Amino acid sequence: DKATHVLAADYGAGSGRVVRGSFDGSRLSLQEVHRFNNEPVQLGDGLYWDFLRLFHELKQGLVKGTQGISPSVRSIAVDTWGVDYGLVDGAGRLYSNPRHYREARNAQWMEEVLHMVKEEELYAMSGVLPQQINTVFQLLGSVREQAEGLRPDVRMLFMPDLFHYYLSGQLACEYTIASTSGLLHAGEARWNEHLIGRLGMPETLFPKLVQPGTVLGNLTNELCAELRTGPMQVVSVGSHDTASALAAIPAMDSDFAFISCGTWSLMGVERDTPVLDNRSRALGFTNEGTVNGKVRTLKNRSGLWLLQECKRQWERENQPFTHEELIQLATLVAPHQSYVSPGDGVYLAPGNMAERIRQQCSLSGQTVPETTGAIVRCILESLALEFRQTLDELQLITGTRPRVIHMVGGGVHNRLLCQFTANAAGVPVVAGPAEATSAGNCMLQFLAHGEVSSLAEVREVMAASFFPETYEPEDTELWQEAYEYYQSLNQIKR
Ligand code: ADP
Ligand code: LRH
Repeated sequence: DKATHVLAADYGAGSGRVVRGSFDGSRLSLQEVHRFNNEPVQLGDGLYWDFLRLFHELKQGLVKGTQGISPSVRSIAVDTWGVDYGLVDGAGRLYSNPRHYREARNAQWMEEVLHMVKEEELYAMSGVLPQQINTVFQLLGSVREQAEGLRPDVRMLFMPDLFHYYLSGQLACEYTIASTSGLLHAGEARWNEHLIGRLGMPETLFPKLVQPGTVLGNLTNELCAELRTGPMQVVSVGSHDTASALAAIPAMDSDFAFISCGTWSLMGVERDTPVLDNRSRALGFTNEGTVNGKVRTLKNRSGLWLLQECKRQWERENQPFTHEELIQLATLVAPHQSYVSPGDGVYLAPGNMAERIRQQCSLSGQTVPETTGAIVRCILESLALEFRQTLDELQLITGTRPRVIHMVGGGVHNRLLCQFTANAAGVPVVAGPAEATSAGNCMLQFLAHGEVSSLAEVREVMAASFFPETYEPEDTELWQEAYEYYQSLNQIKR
C-alpha cells in the first residue's frame, strides 16, 4: 500500500463524520469510518453544543480510522460549521461550554453591538454581513455576562480550534474559521484590534492566527496512550467547513458559482477582493476567507434545514420517512403551488417546521401545502428559486454572471433539488462530490505534507477522483414565470 493516509473530522450542525483520506499521488479516495449525530442540548435558558460528546466521537473516529494501519496515518484535521467558539482558561480547562448560534439571546447582543458600531461600518470593516449568529455578537454576550469581566487567562477558540487544542495542546485560531467572526479586517488574516477595543473586549481573549495548511503539532502523548494510536500530526486546514468544501470544487477555471448545500446553503463566487459596498450588504452578501488567501463572496441562507426539521418533526409524530421517500412524495404532487423564503428569520429556531411553512403560505395568500409531499416540494422549489435570485444578485454586485453552478454537500444527493436549481437558474448544475468538505480537509493536509503543491493541483486531483453529475436546465419558461411570482412575493414581504 503506497498511499498516504490522513483523517478528516467534519462537524456539521446536524451530524458529523470522520473520514480516512488516502492519496496515491494522483487520486484521493475517502472512507467514512465513523458517523454520529450532533444534537445540541437545551439547558435552562441556554442552547449548548455537547462538546464533550463531540470530542468523544472524535476519539472513536481516531480509533476506527487508524485500526490496523496506525503508523501510516500522518495527520488529523478538524473542520466545523462557522461562528461558534468555546472559552478555555490558562490551565487548559473548558471555561464554558460552547453555545449554539441559534440561541435567541444573540438578537439582544447584536443590537448592543450595533448601538456602538453602525451596521454599514461593521460591514465595511469586516466584510461580514451582520447576522445575529455572528461571533462578534455572541462574544459580547460572553464578555458582558461575567460580572467581574472575563479572567485575563481566558482564550476564545473557534470550534475547530477547540478540538485541535485538546488534540495537540496548541492554542491558535485558524484564519478561515476566524473570518466568519466579524472580528477580522475584511479579507485579511488580522484581528481588528480597534473594533475589539471599541466593543470593550479584552485583547487577551484572542490567540494568534494561523494560515490553513499549518501543522500545529502532534497528537498529545496522553491521547496516543489512551487510544493506543499515533503518533500523528494535527493540522489546521480550511477549518471552516465551507472553506474546505470550496477548496474541493472540481473546477478547472474560476468562472463558476458554487453552492455548498447542507443544513445551510452557501452560494457565491471566489474573488481576489471582498465586495464591501452598501448594495452587497443590502442584498445580504458576506465575505469570508478561502484557503488560498482569496475571498468567498457569498450568501449564507438556510438550506436543507427546513426539510431536516420537517423530517425530524414527522419522526416525532411516528411518521418516519427516508430522504428518498420524501423526494418521491414531492414528485407526486402538483408543481409550483406555493413558495417560502428559506432565509426568513421565522425558520431559524428548531421546532415544528411544517406548521410554520403552512402559516407563512397562508399569510402570503398562497395555497397551503397540506400533504407531506406538498411541503417537501414547496421547500425544494423555493430553494431553487432562491438560488436563481442569488445568481442574479451575484451578477449585480460583481458585474459577471457565472456560466455554471458547482453544487457540493449533502444536497447533491437530492437529485430533484439539483434539477430544480438548473431549471430555475437557467445554467447547468454540476453536482458533486457530496463529501467535498471532508475531501477538501484531506487535500489541505496533503498540501501541508507537500504531496500536492497548490490549490489548482488540489482541484485537479478532485476532478480525477470524483465524477460529478451535470444537470442541464429544463422547462425554463415555466421556471421563469415561477421566479417572477417568487420575486413579487418577496417584494410584498419587504
Ligand atoms: P451538514 O454538514 O450541514 O450537516 P450535509 O452536507 O451532510 O449537512 O447535508 C445534509 C443534508 O443532505 C440533509 O439535511 C439532507 O437533506 C441531505 N441528504 C443527505 N442524504 C441524502 C439522501 N440520501 N437523499 C437526499 N438528501 C440527502
Ligand atoms: C455551514 C456554516 C456556514 C455558517 C454556519 C453557521 O455549515 O459553516 O458557513 O457559518 O455554518
